[in-house]
Amino acid sequence: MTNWNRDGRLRLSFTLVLLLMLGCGGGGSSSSAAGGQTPPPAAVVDVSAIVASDPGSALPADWQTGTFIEIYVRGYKDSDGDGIGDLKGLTQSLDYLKDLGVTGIWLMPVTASQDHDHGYAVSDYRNIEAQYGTLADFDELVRQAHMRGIGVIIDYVMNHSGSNNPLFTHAKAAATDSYRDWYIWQTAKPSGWNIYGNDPWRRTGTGYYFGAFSDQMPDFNLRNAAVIDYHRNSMRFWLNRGVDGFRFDAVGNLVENGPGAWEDQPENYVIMGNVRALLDGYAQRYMVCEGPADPIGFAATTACRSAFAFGHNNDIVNAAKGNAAAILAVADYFRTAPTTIATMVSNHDAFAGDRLYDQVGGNLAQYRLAAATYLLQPGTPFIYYGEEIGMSGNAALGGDWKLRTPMSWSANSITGGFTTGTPFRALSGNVTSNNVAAEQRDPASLFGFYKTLIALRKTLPSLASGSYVNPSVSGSALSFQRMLGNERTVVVINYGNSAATAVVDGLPANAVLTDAYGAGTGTLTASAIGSATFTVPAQSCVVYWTRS
Ligand SMILES: [Ca+2]
Ligand SMILES: [Ca+2]
Repeated sequence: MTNWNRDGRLRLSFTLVLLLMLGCGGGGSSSSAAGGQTPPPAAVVDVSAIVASDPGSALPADWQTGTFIEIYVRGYKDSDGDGIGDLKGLTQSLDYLKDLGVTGIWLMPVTASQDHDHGYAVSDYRNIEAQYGTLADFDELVRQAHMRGIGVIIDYVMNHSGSNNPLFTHAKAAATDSYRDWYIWQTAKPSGWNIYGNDPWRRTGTGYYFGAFSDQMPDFNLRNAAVIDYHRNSMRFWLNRGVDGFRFDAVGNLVENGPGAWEDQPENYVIMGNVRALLDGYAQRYMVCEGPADPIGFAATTACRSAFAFGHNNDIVNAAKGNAAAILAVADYFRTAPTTIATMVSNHDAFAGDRLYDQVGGNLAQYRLAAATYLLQPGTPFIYYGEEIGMSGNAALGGDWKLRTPMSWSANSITGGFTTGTPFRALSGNVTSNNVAAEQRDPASLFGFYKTLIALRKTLPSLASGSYVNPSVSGSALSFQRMLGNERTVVVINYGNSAATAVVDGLPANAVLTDAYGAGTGTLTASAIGSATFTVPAQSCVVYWTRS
């Protein structure tokens, strides 16, 4: 009921905006028609202002230091047999996610989109993709997630819209359109531009527009205050519904200053810092940014505060394979990176690598080492859906699609338990061996391993949000400590093919350390000078804790 009222109010606001446009700002439309140009399409554009109204947060204060899972709704669970994952299917899967132990879900875009796939070509920033359900379905998902102590953050794309977004179809219609300056236009094609191997200037009948990623994704003009306001109002639209925050797409690409200055421009950090301040006006909201060329810069407190640790993911996987230089790099990463950074070993984009199963060629010992590394090091870990059961990609699919296969719920080689109909895309290559039904009840499974380490982060708060102390590498063994309050955790990971010993220094004198995970020995006492020796079997890890 509440939702119906909210929608009704927004619809009224939109009507007012249209009337204002027709009465005042609509002169551009009339004059352009009179000038012989095509009049703008009469498409619906809701650009109304939205005032902050925080419903509060039902989540525990530390929910955002817990483990997140990235979910591709289209590929997660289909509730109605049309072969396409949807919000109701995800809501039905929340007990599984609670069992896994995650405290946050990142949803790839659920806003209406023209691509009918990944969702990053947004056609309506204030509505749900029809194939996924309705706003009411979304509200129910958030409500049910909160009941289970799980926060929901959604993807938000500020850099570009879909090319069929009414904002852009207006802007494209005429050089005099009132939305023209919401995008980036030139009458003559600029030269010298190359972004990720492509010329970003795209031709239309009314001029050239800038689209860094695709002709289907025109870049917004984020120097235009009205565009910034529109996005901030759209963020409030979701925050007012109880969304727990956002994952921001492509923050390195927001503002361009020329063909040699189009990435990570100073304006981007200011824009995101202001967004962070907007979220700080609400209770317990979290945001994480995608800025692959400068993760630590975007994780600054003056910008996003959290950003994905691109680069670190490759070192983690190579360390798991026993690469000595990578083990050193993993040890050093948090000497400079803040503990608020977001870690992962793969995601929905091919540039971040294959699914972990494929990166390690199905070697489950290496798989567990990679997982243990990022679940025990600082940072907020982001599991990619299906990673916890060792889902592979599908080698028959190309590009990003092989990473975005339907979730493997069962060993059914036709449906994977994902749908009662025909899946929208081929299943993962290892669905018959690696699936939820086979693993969920088995403590020795990969699922059991993830569940144990995720739970360990809750049992030992120093693992979830503690500082990073005394990283040290000896041969193939990495050791480090995590400290929070009076709690200290010692982690030793042995990436080698034979047992290793690691001498850990800097412990409290005569501290008694208690075994929390791995082939430990019950308790272990540090020497009078705060030193202790840990023996770790091949390709495994141990975790000990002490409280003073
Ligand atoms: Ca469906
Ligand atoms: Ca841009």
